[in-house]
Amino acid sequence: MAVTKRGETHLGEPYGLSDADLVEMYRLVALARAVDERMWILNRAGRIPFVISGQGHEGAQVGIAWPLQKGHDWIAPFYRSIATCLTFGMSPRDIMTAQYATAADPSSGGRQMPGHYGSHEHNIVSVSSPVATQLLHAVGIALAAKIRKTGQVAMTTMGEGSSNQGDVHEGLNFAAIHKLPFVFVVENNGYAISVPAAMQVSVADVAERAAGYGIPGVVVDGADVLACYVASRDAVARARAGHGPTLIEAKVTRLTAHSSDDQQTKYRSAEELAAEKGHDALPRFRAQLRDTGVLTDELEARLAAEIKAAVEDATDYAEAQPDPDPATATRFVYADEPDTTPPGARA
Ligand SMILES: Cc1ncc(C[n+]2csc(CCOP(=O)(O)OP(=O)(O)O)c2C)c(N)n1
Ligand SMILES: [Mg+2]
Repeated sequence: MAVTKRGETHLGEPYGLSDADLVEMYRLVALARAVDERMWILNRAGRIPFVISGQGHEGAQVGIAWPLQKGHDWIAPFYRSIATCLTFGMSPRDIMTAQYATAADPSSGGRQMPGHYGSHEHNIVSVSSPVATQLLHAVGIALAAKIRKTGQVAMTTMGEGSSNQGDVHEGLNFAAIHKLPFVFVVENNGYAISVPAAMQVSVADVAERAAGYGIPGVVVDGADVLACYVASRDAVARARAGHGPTLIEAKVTRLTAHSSDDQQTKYRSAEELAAEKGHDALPRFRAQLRDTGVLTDELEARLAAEIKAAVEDATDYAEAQPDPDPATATRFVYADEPDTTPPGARA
């Protein structure tokens, strides 16, 4: 196998990625898939109430989150962002406790709907149910970063359907005018629940709309992890250098129904669903890493065992966690000890 002088394979060289980086990226894609598959089993077994899946989006999410600086930059994710959140520091336990809505769930202490990830520790803004509101949060964070000169970048991500909301126009216009350190990611999976892309967007690519804001719009194959990485690396560098936002549109697939409450065979043909399976970053990235010698039989077996153990551990952990105490229901909604002093008499 062709290797560089440093003993590295050539695959990562043009990207400045080491073999260890590539293996870690692959591990995250595979881990996100394994956690997600377990969620569906637990839902069908009656253990968790609702699943909204990231299957088919993972490669784009890992490639795009990778260039951000963990613990420094910010992400405002959406409900399919399992791989994004894992890449940015959340653990399978963190993801699974959100599914079980336990007291130990770092996303919301069991307050939010499952799939509404967030992490104070890792600079991940809590998912908000009204789609596209996360763009406003991220743009606000980018504005604060610019004013405070922190050098931070804020990224948000959502589906193509959500990208039609009015919030997106207002936020993107503002971010472009003020050249904010912001990256807007659209994970285009071709559907908004049962509505196909052609009925949501009047242009071929959502990225075309970037021209209306005077910012770069980049279309990237969401099944190509390294292409996603490059698009994001350039967008993050541009944002950090003070040149303003970029819109990245990753063409992904939705390998599952919209959610565990949906049946996509009602509105997608068998042929279409079969073709979707071919547009999947997991087998593609695996083949790329195997062909170039980055992933050996031995390494792959070790990763598979580690991932299986992590999924088992996360499930067992979440199963064993208590529900939130009903006595704490108002916590994070109202002040723990309401101030009963009349406003005029307050110090
Ligand atoms: C403001 C708002 N309108 C409608 C909904 C209901 N809803 C939840 S997900 C969804 C589809 C979003 O599609 P898309 O943005 O393409 O993301 P995908 O689910 O395909 O990843 C809709 C309409 C919502 N949560 N918020
Ligand atoms: Mg969609």
